[in-house]
Amino acid sequence: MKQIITDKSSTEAAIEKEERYGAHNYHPLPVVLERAEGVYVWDVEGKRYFDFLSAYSALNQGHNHPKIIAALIEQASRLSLTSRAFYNNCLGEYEEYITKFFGYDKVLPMNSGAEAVETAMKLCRRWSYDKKGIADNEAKIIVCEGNFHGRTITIISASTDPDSYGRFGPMTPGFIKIPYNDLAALEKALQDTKVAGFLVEPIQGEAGVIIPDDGFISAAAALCKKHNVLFLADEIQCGLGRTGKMLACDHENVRPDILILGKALSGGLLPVSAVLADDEIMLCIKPGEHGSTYGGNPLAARVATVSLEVLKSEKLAENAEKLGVILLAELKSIKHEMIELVRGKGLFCAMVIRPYKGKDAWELCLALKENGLLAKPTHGNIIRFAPPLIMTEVQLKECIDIIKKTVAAF
Ligand code: IF1
Repeated sequence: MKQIITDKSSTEAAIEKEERYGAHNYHPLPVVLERAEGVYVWDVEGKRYFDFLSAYSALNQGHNHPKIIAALIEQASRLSLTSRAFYNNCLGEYEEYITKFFGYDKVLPMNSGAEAVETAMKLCRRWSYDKKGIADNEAKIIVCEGNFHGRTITIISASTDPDSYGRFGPMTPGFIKIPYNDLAALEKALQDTKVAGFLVEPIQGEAGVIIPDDGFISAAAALCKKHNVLFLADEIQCGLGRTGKMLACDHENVRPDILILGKALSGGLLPVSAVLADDEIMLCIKPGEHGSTYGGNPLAARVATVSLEVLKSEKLAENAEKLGVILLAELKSIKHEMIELVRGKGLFCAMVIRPYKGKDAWELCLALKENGLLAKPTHGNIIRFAPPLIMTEVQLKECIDIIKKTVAAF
């Protein structure tokens, strides 16, 4: 592969261009990436880094996974898009594969995570009108404080983060917001007979890798069952091996009524998301009532199939489990004023940073970058550590050394 070695000026030029021509809806770390392989990325100056974010868990299989790339290239040069006006020879194969993989009757394919969450909400509402007997337009969905489910107007209507919803109103009605990890609040909210579903991240990602108490997910699912309310799990970020099981819900042997997947479903190659449910729920939506131009396209179908195959054949959940224990223990062993708290499950960890000598999580991430490891702060004071799940123990040890050395220098 052609390697472009340039200097600081090309970093600055790329950043300036984005500033000048792109909307200002992000504040990236000042590093300009140019290529990647496995757990590594390189910037335009030729410097190599460990990717410790994995595009927010979209790259669980690592960058440029050869099997997924091969499927992409093969399918792209044969048939990429048909729209759902016609059948294609890849979608049915994928639908059979993913439904058997997760044990559901049916799948509804979409593209972005937000679209999958919207799809799940529509399915939930429709089911509640058709099967539960809630009066039309009256359904409510319970959501949790601190949630992150995407950026559409309806999804931000469920958000409790003013950065997400502020000054984008009017909001979509029909949500009940309760504290995360609070069974009593859930039980109380479930008294409302117009509740159709409970939408929850089994581990809250954007909130800073917030892990609920053991037993919360299974007890919440049981409460939903008792009240004839659907349990909707947003596994877009915490699913697909990240926490040491294929799904975060697997830690408590919970099978959501509606399972929402995205991100690593395509191994970082293109936006592919999916909603899984049984016929009783899925068949409530009829032809013409929902869909997407690119949803279920042959390219996505092939890439998603192989992305799931790789997770299974390379035992990536098992690796996340094994390396996660090491990462968490090592992070917890670091004693420094700056580190307020460390938490995690599998290779989904976070460090809560206390400002120190005027330096905060942003400065720590800049220093980690200088030392060859890329991570990004969230909420100003939390750093998420989520490397690709293909990482080896030797590589992880190297990363831990970088983190220790960087923290010690503060
Ligand atoms: C960005 C956050 C992470 C998600 C869960 C749905 C979606 C997401 C649990 C929507 C998306 C992404 C969006 C991405 C950054 C990232 C993120 F910081 F914004 F919150 F990972 F923590 N459910 N999360 O985490 O999926 O529509 O984006 O495909 O830049 O906004 P999407």
